[in-house]
Amino acid sequence: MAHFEEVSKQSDLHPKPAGLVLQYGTAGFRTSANKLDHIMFRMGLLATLRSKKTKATIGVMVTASHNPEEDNGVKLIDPMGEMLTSSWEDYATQLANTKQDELLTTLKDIIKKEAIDMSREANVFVGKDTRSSSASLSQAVLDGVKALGGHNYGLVTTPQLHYMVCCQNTQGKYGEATVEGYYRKLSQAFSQLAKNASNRTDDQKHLSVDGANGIGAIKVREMESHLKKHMQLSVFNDGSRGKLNHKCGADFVKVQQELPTGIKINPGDRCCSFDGDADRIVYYYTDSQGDFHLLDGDKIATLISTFLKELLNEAGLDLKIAVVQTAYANGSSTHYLEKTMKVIVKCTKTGVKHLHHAAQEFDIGVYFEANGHGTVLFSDGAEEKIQQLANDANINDERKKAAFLLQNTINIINQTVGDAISDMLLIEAILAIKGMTVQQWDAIYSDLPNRQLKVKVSDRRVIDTTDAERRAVTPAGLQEAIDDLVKKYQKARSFVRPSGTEDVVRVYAEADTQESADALAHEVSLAVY
Ligand code: NG1
Ligand code: ZN
Repeated sequence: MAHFEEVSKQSDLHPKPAGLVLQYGTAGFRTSANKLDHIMFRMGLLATLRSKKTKATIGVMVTASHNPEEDNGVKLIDPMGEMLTSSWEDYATQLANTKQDELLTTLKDIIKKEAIDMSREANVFVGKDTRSSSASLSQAVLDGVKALGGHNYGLVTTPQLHYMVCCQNTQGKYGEATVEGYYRKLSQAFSQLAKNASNRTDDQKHLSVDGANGIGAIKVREMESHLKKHMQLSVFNDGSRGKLNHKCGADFVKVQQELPTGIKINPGDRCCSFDGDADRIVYYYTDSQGDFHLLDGDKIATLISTFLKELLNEAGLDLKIAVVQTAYANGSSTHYLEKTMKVIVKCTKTGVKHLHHAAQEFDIGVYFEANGHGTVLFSDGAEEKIQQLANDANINDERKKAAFLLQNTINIINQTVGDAISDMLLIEAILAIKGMTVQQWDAIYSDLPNRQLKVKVSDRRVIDTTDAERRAVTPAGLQEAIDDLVKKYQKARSFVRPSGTEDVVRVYAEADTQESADALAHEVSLAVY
């Protein structure tokens, strides 16, 4: 990159269409794949700068997650496997929007502002999902990092790339920075946990996975041989026939509240769906009447936090555990967690980075978006205490067992980011250890019926929100109108917010019956126009 002439030459091969303005949002850059070539090249450049600045490996993931196959996107991953720090999101936006002939000036500005030593080495890990556009777009990223230590991982899930960036920068302390190393670490922890389950039949070990016709299907198949003894997988929507995220995948199942197409199951079978880059997961089953039952991120957070709280009690460890949710969390889940489980619940703005940061404030922070993106964070102090207890020869068997389970729970979790495969293994292990069926898990609390709608408006940015997006401040009168509508229904709640990833306003409503939730969502969407 010291060779700015080379950057200039390469940049001419990745020209920016005039007039196109994009913003680095909660999902990085995301839009139609045909608008993204210059963005990818420029993010390759930015990742290189970020690597020189942090003296660490940086990740670049090419994916548009649950969006349609025609879209694509890109996100940068910081040294510990976390999302790009917010001050650099601004650089990303600047670099993306700068005119073709001003690219070098913008680049030099960033180098100066951040006092980057350009003689330093750079190392960038690049990963991509299975979209048809991902091959050429990830090549554009590599053109940006050219000759500066770029490593192409090819097809990986988003969380696998986060994991490998973290492993690389912690000198292997978190694990080995390879996909194989990821499978080994997670499957070993899974086997250790599964040993503590009483004997299970093959049926009980069976799980149907909807891979959304994406990367998750490929990766879970790769992992299958490591899991053989303890798990029986049937993978549907593996990309051999259907289109990515089309009528399948976690987002479809969560929003439509119905089975994905392409899955063949019997009543009572335990099933889950990944999204297109395998960082989200939801579970579900159908009952003997054929009714569909969804176990979303809120139910997952409840299962995991209950399990952890019980283990902490058994281990005699005094660690503060909290659950972090967003406004989309079902009211019943919040009520159950606070009133019955008596855990701290925090609500943050939508977007994983907000939840992740909030979860870092506790000894153990369980965070999940209702859509199924989430993980668990253990503070260094909490990990140390668990480790010490596990090594303590003077404790009774019950405490020893709890410490051992906590240790392996830490190892099975991908703490860098929400991870469908890691979450799936943890959930399967918990159900096995507790001897719990999916129906029993579902019965922990009953969801309030709810509805999510999208509304197209001329400018979604006129809506400004407060109180973790639960109340609209502008336009004037909107919140009052929502309040009046909510009063008409029992156990009702509703809010609106501009989407960060699509040009729409999202409307959410819940109430005591599905009819009321539907009616309220409809009436609120009319108030948004
Ligand atoms: P937006 O489009 O801002 O609602 C969606 C999800 C987020 C998050 C991002 C990033 C909902 C309601 N929103 O954001 O939770 O996952 O995409 O992928 O599910
Ligand atoms: Zn995703």
